[in-house]
Amino acid sequence: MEQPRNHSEETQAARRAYYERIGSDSMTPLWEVLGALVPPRPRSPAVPHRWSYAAVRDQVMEAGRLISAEEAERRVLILENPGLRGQSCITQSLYAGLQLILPGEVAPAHRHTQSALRLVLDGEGAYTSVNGERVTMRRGDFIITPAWTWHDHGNLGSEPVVWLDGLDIPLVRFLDAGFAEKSLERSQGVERPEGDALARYGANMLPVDEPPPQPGDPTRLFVYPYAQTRAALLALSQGAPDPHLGFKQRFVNPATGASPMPTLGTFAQRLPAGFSTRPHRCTDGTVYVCLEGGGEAEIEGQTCAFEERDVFVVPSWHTLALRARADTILFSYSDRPMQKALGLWREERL
Ligand code: GTQ
Repeated sequence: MEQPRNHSEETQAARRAYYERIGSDSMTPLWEVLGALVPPRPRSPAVPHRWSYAAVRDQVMEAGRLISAEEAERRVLILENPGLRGQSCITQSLYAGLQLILPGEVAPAHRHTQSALRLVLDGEGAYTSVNGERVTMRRGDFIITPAWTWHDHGNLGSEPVVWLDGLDIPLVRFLDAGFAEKSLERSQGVERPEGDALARYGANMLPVDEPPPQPGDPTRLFVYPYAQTRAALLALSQGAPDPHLGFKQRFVNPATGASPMPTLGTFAQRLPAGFSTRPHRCTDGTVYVCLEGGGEAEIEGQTCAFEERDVFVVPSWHTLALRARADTILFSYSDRPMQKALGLWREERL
């Protein structure tokens, strides 16, 4: 029933005055914000977006002429979601950036409570050192630096190397749980030969006396070589693809089957040339990187073409359909393990 106009205006004025009064006691009425606080479905302020690597590569290289890796500590161009400018995030919980390291440079050793992943995109000859073990970074390799592990990066080769950094920075900021420290040594001393962790933890075996991992422990394996990932995806492709996902695998801590790091879920998927997925949506906003091939992502009806080395983001509860023009391999990451641990994760296959 419609209320008399003057009554309604009177009421509105009385309410506004009341809101002012309670505001000075640091209170605010729920009923004015309830719909936004408890939405019927996720309404992310993040928007779909693609960064064309070919289009931004020159700008990444320009950073190399303006500041050294040493001075910057990490020379990275943050990929900011256009819906979340100024917040250093690509989704509400995730960070992404393109890191450049030039021949001879070192990004000095530090550690922090944020978890990080690297996905190598361009160039050869760089390494990341994780708790005293170096790993050579090859294109497509997926490397992790779990929370509070010492890490530094270097380039012993002759070309610039660029990789994608994926971190849980916005999540840790939200929780006010960030700690960081710089090492006294610029580069960590080499404590174990390259390949040690892969042999020890990544070959379907564990050291015989390895204590059982605790829930939430990250994997002690810190490199997932692309050659292995690729070979597995190709071998799987003998069978029929999932209509919504193609051939999609998740990376695991081989000792537990859980995600390699507790906050970041990581995935690799192959879409054969000409294959189109059916539309699908899920509550984990996801960052995709095209490692091979190319095609189109249709996100809530908006078409976005992608090629090798491009990065695109699909916000929470946005419908995604993928079309592969050529044989395509995508890497992706999201906060799915966190959402699953909290009983929040949902998906819908359309
Ligand atoms: O390589 O340690 O993109 O600490 C942001 C923060 C990279 C890193 C980033 C970091 C790093």
